[in-house]
Amino acid sequence: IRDCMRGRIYPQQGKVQLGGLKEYADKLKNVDRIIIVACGTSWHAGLVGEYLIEEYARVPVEVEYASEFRYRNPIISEKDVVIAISQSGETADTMAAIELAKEKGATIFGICNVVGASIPRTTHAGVYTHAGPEIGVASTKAFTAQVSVLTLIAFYIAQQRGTIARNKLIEYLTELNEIPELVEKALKANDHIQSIAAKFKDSRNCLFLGRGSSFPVALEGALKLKEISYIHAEGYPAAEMKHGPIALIDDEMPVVVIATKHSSYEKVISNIQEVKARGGHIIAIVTEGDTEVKGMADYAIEIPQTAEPFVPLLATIPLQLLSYHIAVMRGCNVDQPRNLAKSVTV
Ligand code: F1P
Repeated sequence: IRDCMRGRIYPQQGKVQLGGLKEYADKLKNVDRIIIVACGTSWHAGLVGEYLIEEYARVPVEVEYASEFRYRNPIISEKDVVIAISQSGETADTMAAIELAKEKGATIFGICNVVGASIPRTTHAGVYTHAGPEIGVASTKAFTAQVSVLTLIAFYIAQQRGTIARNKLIEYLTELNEIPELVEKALKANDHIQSIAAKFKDSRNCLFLGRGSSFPVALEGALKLKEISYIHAEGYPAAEMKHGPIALIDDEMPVVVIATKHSSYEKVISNIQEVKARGGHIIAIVTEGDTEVKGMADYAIEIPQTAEPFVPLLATIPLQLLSYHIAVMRGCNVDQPRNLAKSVTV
């Protein structure tokens, strides 16, 4: 995250600078629609990007699975900006989605980790995440790095379009600058998370809930658990629970809820009560110092207080650690999960 932000944010000046997109500043200022294409974890990062870009830059965003987009007949024109996200920069579905959008005249940006990979060589412009090599197959630091870049892009476009006041931008960038230290603090919950993992290592299913930009974080938490521990897990928007998944809740169902003290806090509390009333076990991700959710949850994991746009960067950390410890306790190979490839090039 620190490497993502270095040289790109100037908190005192209230300025985001993205060299890779500089030539396209006018295009972004006037863009009518952004389409994000990606697969797997990168797609979840794209969903976080949708919340941030729509909220702060006020540009409509669509997020598409590249694996689906490439095979349908999507409506794209030269007015569109397409952002392709890929850790490896080699994912065949994402490459094919780019080719399709390019044929239709769209401007393509890439968010990639591997410098000089096929995707960044195909796009018109882009931003590297600079997360360093991912050793394991499942994306972890690449996700937080992608979310960091998308956060910067949201504020960069907001700055071009004037949809955010300068003093607000200064305030946000000052907080963003502190995120690397807050992530280090969040990592200190590791031993506590390990002890929670021991309670749930034999679960057969797990539900992850979140609202707003914490919803894609819930999706990513579920994907990590599936990928590395082979436990069936689903992520849902917390408000969607009553439309189906609530039927699954019983005393064998752990439910991980992102319940930080932000705009949807009260609503998440009522979702927790619905789960508790049906015997489900709550593992809550809470803001440091919270007592209300802590009093209701079976287990709580604290993350440092931060401004709402940066919650995904912090809330992801305990979910990744939880999956990691559960997988290790189940004897799974966390670096090379069965059936998964680092880059899916076919
Ligand atoms: C996409 C992805 C990863 C996942 C796995 C398979 O890769 O779905 O998110 O962890 O490795 O591929 P990429 O396009 O981000 O490299």
